[in-house]
Amino acid sequence: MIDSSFIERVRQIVGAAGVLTDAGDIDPYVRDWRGNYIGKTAVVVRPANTEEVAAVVKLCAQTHTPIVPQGGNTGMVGGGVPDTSGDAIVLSLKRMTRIREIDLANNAMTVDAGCILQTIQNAALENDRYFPLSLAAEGSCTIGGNLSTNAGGTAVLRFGNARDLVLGIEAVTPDGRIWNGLKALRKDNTGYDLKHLLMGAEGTLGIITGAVLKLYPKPQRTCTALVAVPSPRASVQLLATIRGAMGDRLTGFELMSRVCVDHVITHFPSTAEPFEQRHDWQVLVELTDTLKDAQLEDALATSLEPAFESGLAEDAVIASSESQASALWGIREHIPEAEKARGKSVKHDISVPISRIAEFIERGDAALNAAFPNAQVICFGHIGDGNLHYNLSFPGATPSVEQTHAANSIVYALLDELGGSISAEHGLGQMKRDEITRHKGEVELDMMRAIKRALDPHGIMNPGKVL
Ligand code: FAD
Ligand code: 2HG
Ligand code: ZN
Repeated sequence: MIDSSFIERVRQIVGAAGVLTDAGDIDPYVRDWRGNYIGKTAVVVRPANTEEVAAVVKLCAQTHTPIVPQGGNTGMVGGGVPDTSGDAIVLSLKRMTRIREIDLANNAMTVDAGCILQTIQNAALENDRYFPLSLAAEGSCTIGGNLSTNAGGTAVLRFGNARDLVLGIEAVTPDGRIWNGLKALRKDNTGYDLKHLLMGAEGTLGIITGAVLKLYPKPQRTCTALVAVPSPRASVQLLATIRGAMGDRLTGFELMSRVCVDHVITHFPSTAEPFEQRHDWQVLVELTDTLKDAQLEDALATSLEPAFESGLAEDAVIASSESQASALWGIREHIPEAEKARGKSVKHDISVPISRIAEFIERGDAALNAAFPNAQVICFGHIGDGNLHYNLSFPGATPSVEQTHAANSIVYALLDELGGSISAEHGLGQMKRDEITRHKGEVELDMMRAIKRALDPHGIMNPGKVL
């Protein structure tokens, strides 16, 4: 139980600067970015280092006090906020912001879990290296949150998910011990790979306090383009065409429907319609090369020629300056904010094999439009990874519980048929905790529960999330 003596013991561990108890101070920590989950806690604990995290977790283990780890609180599934019981503490990593080491010969950077993603990207660039994880929340999400959600973002098709960008982690176990797994090795076959258990566990198996990240050569040339396409099916064919021509230079391939672009233009007046004509679908393409003299614009233009001839592409803008490139990215990256400005929507973060993504959109759109003639499908995202944000908005209204269930049933049944996933990159959190039991088999769920019981027998780590 969190009472004044518990809070006093926490204060002795982390000092006054590490404890928040005023309602106003606590408020931002108990509500999620979308305003879908608003919980309660009596105390937010903000340790300054790994030893303090371990001491707080040990105290929680002794007193069976639940812990909700939190990074930047930009998560999409309510994983980082407490429930309404008020029984849990929120443990925020945001004071742990040290870049501990940069080892250029090993192309690795060791960081505290509370480092903001953008700080890490910038530190890599300052050292003539590149850290490729990239998402619109990069100015406020933390690397600990990124690893705990195995975040995706806009460069996955070239560099992989967050999990693929890690050599080692440091974590505090649910009994309050420190596991130093900060090995900076590219090869290490010495039994179970425990870092991969903690990554993507959404704080249910322990607290990530540090990580060794992989660094890559800094791109010397970048080419950003927006290509208008007649349909999602054409965009998948275009993906194959550009990949065939450009190989690993293709680092981003993001689809946006007409509705998404319209919403961004409405809510962000500095954004302009990118083409002379209105097109139903657009793809943002990014190419990078580590060679200084790479002629990416010419190569992309050449690879688009057959696409124009065959009707796969309708129009294209190739950015001729950094500001034009960031304006094109702005359209894509402002979609979540624009959607939020229009009120609540039913959110889906789906994946299917790339070969089936066009079928998913065609059948999903038909079924949702038939069931909800007044709703709008907000379809955008990482089509190059087979991952879409396939949200449903009810203009001027909040979707009811019944509408949400009915929309979920349509989308999830289709995903099951196409061999897809109900969460490609955002995780399960609170939002999809029950739903996942209908999509994973008993054997898989049993293994997950056994791991949870073994590592966290008292169930204090982020209860009510994932499982
Ligand atoms: P939080 O939201 O604080 O926490 C997320 C989960 O991780 C929670 O379950 C929490 O308990 C746990 N956790 C946090 N830190 C730790 C830790 N140190 N140890 C253990 N558990 C921890 N996500 C994508 O994957 N791709 C995108 O393209 C993308 N774009 C986004 C765009 C916008 C505008 C926004 C608002 C969000 C976007 N997200 C995206 C979602 C979100 O940014 C990611 O899930 C991100 O990885 C969360 O990081 P965070 O630090 O905010 O974590
Ligand atoms: C993105 O890719 C994020 O922009 C957010 O993952 C998705 O808001 C969403 O549905
Ligand atoms: Zn996304």
